[in-house]
Amino acid sequence: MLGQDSLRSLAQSLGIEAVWKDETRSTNADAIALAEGGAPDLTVVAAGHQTAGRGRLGRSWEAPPGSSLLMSIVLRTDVRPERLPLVSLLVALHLVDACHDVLALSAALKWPNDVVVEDRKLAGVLPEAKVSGGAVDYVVVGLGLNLRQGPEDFPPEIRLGATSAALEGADVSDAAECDLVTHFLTELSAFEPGQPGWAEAVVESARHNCVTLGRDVRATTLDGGAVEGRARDLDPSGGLVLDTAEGARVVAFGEVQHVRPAG
Ligand code: BT5
Repeated sequence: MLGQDSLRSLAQSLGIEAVWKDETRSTNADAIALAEGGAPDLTVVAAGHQTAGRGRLGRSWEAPPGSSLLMSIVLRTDVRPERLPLVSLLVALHLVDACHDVLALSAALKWPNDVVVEDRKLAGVLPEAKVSGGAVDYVVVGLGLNLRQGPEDFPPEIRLGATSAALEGADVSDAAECDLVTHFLTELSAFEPGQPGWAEAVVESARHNCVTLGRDVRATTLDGGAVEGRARDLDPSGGLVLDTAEGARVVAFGEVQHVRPAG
């Protein structure tokens, strides 16, 4: 498991600030509090256990103590508010890369924010941003990555749809976890939204790594509506383009169920 000492030396080598907590309610809540207090870009909070880990839309993130990478990062970026979904995609893609390159997992992106291995959820990303006066003040991105769980460590209602790196046969030693975090944060630290073409590059990378494309899906939108269709593409804002019986529809934010395999 990551810990106080390994996180500190990792942060020193990357030149960033980091806080370790053996136990906390939510690393996202901690990172938001740090951001409100002026914490710099790339400040990291990681924990061994969360007692109130959160998912999107009021849902919870469940992980037994010591089982998972539970980490939140403060991003101070001058990205435009309408491009925040792309930042979330970018973070999920860096996590896919780290799982692939360091843990040798065939990880992929399930739109918009899940990392899956063969349709089972390995990790989730939770972005929470503060926008004031039409500009992004900060973004906190939290990630929960299942590392050491066995099947019985998942609550029954998510067991079938969840997996861990250990269950997929990966090396989940402390050293591998440190390498994964270093890989992920190094990629993330290169993020420069001032660079022309970054948004197009994120969408292009998502197209290559997104297992949702080509699938028949049922998308639930934020207003509770449902749209069914075949996921054809991602639009320039990272929205999912669906071919439906009524024509093309873009789901800008929401979530999807894959209703049947590709092909
Ligand atoms: C997410 O939400 O997938 C984002 C999860 C982010 C968690 C991290 S942990 C560090 C940081 N601090 C926090 O407080 N949160 C972040 P969502 O798409 O809403 O998915 C949540 C749903 O995934 C739940 O309702 C369950 O169905 C399922 N789930 C919960 N725990 C899981 C787990 N360990 N593995 C797989 N699925 C899980």
